[in-house]
Amino acid sequence: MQNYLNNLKNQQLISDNLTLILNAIIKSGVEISTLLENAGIGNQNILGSAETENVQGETQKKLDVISNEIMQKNLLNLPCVAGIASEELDEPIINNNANLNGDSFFVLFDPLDGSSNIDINAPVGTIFSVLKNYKNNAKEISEQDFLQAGNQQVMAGYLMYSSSTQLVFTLQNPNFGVNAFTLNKKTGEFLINKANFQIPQDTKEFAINASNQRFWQPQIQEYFAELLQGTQGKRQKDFNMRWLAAMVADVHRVLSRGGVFLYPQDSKMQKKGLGGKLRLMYEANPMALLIKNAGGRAINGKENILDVTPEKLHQRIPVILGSKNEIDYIQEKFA
Ligand code: AFP
Repeated sequence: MQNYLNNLKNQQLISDNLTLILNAIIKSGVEISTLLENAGIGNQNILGSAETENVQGETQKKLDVISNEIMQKNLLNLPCVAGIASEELDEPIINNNANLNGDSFFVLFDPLDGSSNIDINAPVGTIFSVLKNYKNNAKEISEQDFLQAGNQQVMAGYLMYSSSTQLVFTLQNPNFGVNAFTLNKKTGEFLINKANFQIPQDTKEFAINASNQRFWQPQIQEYFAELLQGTQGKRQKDFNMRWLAAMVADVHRVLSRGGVFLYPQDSKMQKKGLGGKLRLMYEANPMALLIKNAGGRAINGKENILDVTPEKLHQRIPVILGSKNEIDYIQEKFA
């Protein structure tokens, strides 16, 4: 991994400071992965709920809180990190020890995505998004400075903790592509295992939590009915369904072999005044950049997710992403 990053630096594709940030994320990922692996052993008492809620009123798992602390500690140690924001923190944290004279950045993250999977030993992950800071006085930085559209992300990616621990990341420059690295547990090194993901443009596989069907918008109801009709319906092909309940794992499958992933708006969330289930800044934006740089698309219905101007840090949004032709087809229903 370090040779790979040095090569990127030599080609001026990644700066020293972005490399430091990526290394802090990798270090956190190794710590989180070790915690997850050993969580059920001995009397550590780190599984289950923390009996606290995050700002969005969701019960936090103990490992959500611990993973957040790990990311926070490793990132705020870096003078090039101007601030962090997390799904598990009410407010962003501005780094008072930052050096804001050179390039500095905000790191936004979901420290443990899919945390309902922890207690059943199913895949979970850490999702991250990196944005530039444009202020050189820490006292002038506020939440407003974090509210940049997804197309401003300079780096985005995730770590997935599954049968192996993998890092997948991309840079703003689409020529860099999307690459995956697997952790060698013996040496602690990440080794490249897949270069340049290319999502097939067509697909026969979809991912959606169908238990919400009766709450969906009519466009999604119509689309879903067509999928279920298979060869006997308008689509004239049979589809397969997968749902892993961790966006990281579902998106990893889409990157690896194509497909479409949907968490659409539904009337249950609308009643609570929420724009969707998934978070724009911590989940939708980083995944949308990965999908776009691998040749796919990510929309909220009508618009590209990456073009959405955020209004608040914990904003939620409908997410429909994956194989390009399938997303084009769905978007037409919202026209
Ligand atoms: P957490 O990060 O709170 O565990 O939520 C995971 C998630 O936001 C996303 O990763 C999944 O795709 C989605 O929730 C699963 O939602 P359902 O439980 O409604 O299927």
